[in-house]
Amino acid sequence: MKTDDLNFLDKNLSRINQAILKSLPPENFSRITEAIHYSIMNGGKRIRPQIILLMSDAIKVDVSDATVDLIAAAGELIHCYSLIHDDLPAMDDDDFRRGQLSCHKKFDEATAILAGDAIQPLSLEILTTIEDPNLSSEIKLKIINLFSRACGPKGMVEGQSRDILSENKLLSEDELDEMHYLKTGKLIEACVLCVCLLKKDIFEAQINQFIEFSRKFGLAFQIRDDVLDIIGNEEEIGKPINSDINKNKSTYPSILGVEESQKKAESLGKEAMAILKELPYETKNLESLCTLIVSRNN
Ligand code: GRG
Repeated sequence: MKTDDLNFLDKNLSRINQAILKSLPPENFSRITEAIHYSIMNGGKRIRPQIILLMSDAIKVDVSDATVDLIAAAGELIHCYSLIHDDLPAMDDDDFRRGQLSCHKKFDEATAILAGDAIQPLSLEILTTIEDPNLSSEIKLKIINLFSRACGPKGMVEGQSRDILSENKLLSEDELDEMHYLKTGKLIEACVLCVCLLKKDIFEAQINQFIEFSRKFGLAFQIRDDVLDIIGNEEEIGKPINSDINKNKSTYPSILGVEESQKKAESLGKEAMAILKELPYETKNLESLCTLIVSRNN
């Protein structure tokens, strides 16, 4: 998915993966820890932690790189546990994830449920145990609050519930936007906002611009996801295509068509980029990510 000027993503990726690995319990401790490693250390684009690292670089946060890496690891863990539960038979019932058997297929349902259940508090535990003189307990608490709200009953869980209830129904474009904001967008927004908390002298107006950026970015990312479910290559996306159509779900392509959906993703990506350009920060790499997420093949 990368061209030469995207090498910064590789550097970040190794920081992210090291921080995640350091935060996990030993793989050989139990069947659950084996399932946890299997489901987390298995590739994945690491977009959410990438945003955290790129935002931190852009606004030059007051905390250490090690702190940023741990916050990024916590954000990715929340995403990873949502994927394990999303694949369960009671949810999307998907057999493949990131090019390998999904957790409940490789292990069993109980193990997948417990692995997901274990990863959620682990992500919060990581945040509570960060030691950095420039990260106050108050800010830590605010970050935990942000992540908890993003995945709770007014965030990811509600988005997932609406997604399940929408099977065999035709949603309007607005309903679809709202569902994806809850399901995917709020966690992306939390990743952006938690970095703003790491900078003392950032203005409220700039934080609001970053929120706008994250909403457009999150939606563009999700629309491309829907488009890839139709035009993607199974090997590259790591799971069978047409899974949304087969479940009779409303998606952007089912409402707007593939071409219009891709156009919508691209214009949101451009709008997200334009917001970044207005900010008084070095946002070049974040801007590149806006282009990448709407042209990605996985
Ligand atoms: C786990 C909080 C929680 C609630 C349970 C299962 C569930 C309710 C919610 C699932 C929400 C979900 C899976 C959202 C993500 C949708 C999405 C765009 C997944 C793909 O993300 P990528 O492309 O995947 O970033 P990789 O594999 O690259 O990390």
